[in-house]
Amino acid sequence: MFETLQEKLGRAFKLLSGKGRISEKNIEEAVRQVRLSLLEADVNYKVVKEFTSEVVDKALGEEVLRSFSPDQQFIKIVRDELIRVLGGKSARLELSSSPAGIVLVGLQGTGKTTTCAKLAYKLKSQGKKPLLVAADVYRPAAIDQLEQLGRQMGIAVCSGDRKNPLKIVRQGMEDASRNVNDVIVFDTAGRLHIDEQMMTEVREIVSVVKPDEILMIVDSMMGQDAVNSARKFNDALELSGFVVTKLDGDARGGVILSIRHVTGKPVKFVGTSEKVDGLEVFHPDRLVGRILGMGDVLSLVDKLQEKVDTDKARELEEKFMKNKFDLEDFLVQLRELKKMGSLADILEMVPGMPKDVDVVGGEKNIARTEAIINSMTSGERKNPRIIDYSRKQRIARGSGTTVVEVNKVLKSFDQMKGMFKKMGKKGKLLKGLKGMPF
Ligand SMILES: Nc1nc2c(ncn2[C@@H]2O[C@H](COP(=O)(O)OP(=O)(O)O)[C@@H](O)[C@H]2O)c(=O)[nH]1
Ligand SMILES: [Mg+2]
Repeated sequence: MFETLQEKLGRAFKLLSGKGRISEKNIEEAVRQVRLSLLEADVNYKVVKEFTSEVVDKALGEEVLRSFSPDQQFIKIVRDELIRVLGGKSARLELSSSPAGIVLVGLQGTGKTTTCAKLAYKLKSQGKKPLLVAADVYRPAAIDQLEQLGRQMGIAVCSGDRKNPLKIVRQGMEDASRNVNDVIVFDTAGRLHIDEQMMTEVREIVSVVKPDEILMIVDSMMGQDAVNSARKFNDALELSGFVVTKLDGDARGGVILSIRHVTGKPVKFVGTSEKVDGLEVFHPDRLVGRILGMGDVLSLVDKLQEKVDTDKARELEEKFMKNKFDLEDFLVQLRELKKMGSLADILEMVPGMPKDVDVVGGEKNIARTEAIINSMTSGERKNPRIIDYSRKQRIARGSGTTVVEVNKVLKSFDQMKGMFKKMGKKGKLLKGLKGMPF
């Protein structure tokens, strides 16, 4: 469903890889790509505008660790911002009355009746005793449809006099108290377009039921229209949330991003098939992970951000800049790397990392390198050039290694120095480190 969005965003991120730092100039094109990809995915243009300006602000601000590469920083910002637009955490049903009432509203054909059945089915599987109330008397066979679904699932359906919606609703409430149902799901009528008569009827139902939840069913295939009707329904009824249906089809999915932003109300569930079990609790973070299709990179960024000591990294960056980096600092860097936990775990998450990298050997090497540097005098660490053959022999003995291994460490150190000198810019410390042949 989000394939195009995913592909486009991927391209936007690539624009930044290899760039030294995020700057106003170099994120311009990436942001433009993000904007286009969201618009193409059917996200409302106002939402897109606010979204991208927020991303620019954050990208140019100092909120993200400078030790990440610009594309990593940018991906993280876009990810966090997407999750924020989608409402952060997943929102649950809040059912406190007994029996609790859930009224489903929305335009015709969006999936109200189907979602009533799905919700009742879900509640039943959670140990509740739901009652379905069929209050759509206009659509031919709407009541039959719900009765049939109810029979399939072994859930009672109240259809009252099959004529008067308010009477059916009251009947439903009586039935529920007699049968000790703990939750009632009300199906209501929709029209092809929003009209006063429909709104009045729904409002009346709401005032009788005093529901815990008023959920609007939104068809993801409706694109921008869905946003407008969501806004109108929310103004008229004070919705508690949305269910976005037909996400299993080829809808571009942008609706889901727009409605929360436009109404401030959460998407609580998404419909993913025609069947009664095709209803999922909506998890913003998982959706975003899927949209970006780079869950691995993101968890890597999270992991690094958690473990790296920012101040130390900055201090080192400064040393690099002034070319004062010595073996003492090299040792600090090694310890920093070790602190990140299993190097194997981290390297596995790096896309494109060859699988034959001897990661475990890498970790052992860190310990050995540490031992070698520990065996040096402080003068040697500050100025490795004084380390001649006899010093190397002494260091090898002291660290239980060989001269060959001491040479390797010195070579790694030289390479690292050279690499950072070449990069000449701040902000790529960790990236550089990961390329080291430890
Ligand atoms: N593929 C798919 N079809 C759905 C979904 N939800 C509803 N439908 C279909 O959409 C059509 C209209 O659904 P219905 O519940 O009758 O809509 P209502 O008029 O709002 O009550 C039916 O053919 C449903 O099977 C969904 O999440 N995925
Ligand atoms: Mg219906």
